[in-house]
Amino acid sequence: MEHDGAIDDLLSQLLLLTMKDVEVIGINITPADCFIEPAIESSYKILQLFGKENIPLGRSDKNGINAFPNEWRARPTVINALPTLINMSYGLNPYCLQNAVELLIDKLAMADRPVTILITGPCSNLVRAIKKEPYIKEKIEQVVWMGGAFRTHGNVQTYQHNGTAEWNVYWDPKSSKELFESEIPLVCIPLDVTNSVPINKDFLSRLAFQSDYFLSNLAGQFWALTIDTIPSYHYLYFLWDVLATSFISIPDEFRLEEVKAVVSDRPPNAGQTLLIETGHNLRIATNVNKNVFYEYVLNQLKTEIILHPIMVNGH
Ligand code: AGV
Ligand code: CA
Repeated sequence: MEHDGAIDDLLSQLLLLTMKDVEVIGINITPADCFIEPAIESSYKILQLFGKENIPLGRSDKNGINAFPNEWRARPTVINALPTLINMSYGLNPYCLQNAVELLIDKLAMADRPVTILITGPCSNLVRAIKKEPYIKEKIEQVVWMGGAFRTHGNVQTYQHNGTAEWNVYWDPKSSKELFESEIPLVCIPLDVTNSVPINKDFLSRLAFQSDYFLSNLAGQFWALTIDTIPSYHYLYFLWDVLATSFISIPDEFRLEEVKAVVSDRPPNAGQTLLIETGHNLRIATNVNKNVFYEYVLNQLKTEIILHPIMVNGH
């Protein structure tokens, strides 16, 4: 998994760890929609909750071409202050993690089966890894990327931009362009489909009714923090990454379309994903069975985990 530490990404990591038939072999964190140290802390604590701290975390120190707003990047810091996580013992030195590109190369080189790469942030590490060691491409079964806006508006609103791009593509448009050009088996879960799965009160309320389950309670706390998303007058936080993550487990609930597309890497539409005849082959999700998806997430969050007192008390 490649993520970028936003609340949504952390929930996606949590969801991925509940999937019984998925073996997670590594998690890379990129400081795109987060500051890296708090994101590493939350990621590691989530691994600990599942007793899976043996899964290696990789650290990226890349600066994207188009930085995320600092107000967004600071949000995940609140996660580590939640009563459930604040006292958990945490002995990991965030400066001693393996470099993300190296971890990706190592894990793919060692893999004895085809690997799926789930990306819920920018794709820079993957593109860098393939450039460095092109042979690892053969180890990749498919890449599932929360990214793009094909037949809908983007979500980037900033200077020098006309609003057509989605943020994960926009952060590093050059890598995004190269990912499309690589014609690696790629499925994009773009805004076209994530727009249909907002966080809403009904979903949060159903989650709260099952908060006797530890993970449901924790996830409810995470999502509550997205209610005043910034700018709050714009309020709408979506299950962007969570939807892409669920694709790993319930792909048949999605409608996919084969398309040809390119990525623009210059203003005023840097990061725009454009459908054109002369573009590169990839698949995009255009629809999802919403009810099944929400049910699926609620159900996975009933997964029981074994809590060791030492973790929660921090002694
Ligand atoms: O563009 C969606 C991506 C997803 O990977 N991120 C959030 C998800 O993790 C960027 C983003 C768009 N709008 C945001 C975002 C917002 N209001 N707050 C934080 N991040
Ligand atoms: Ca993300």
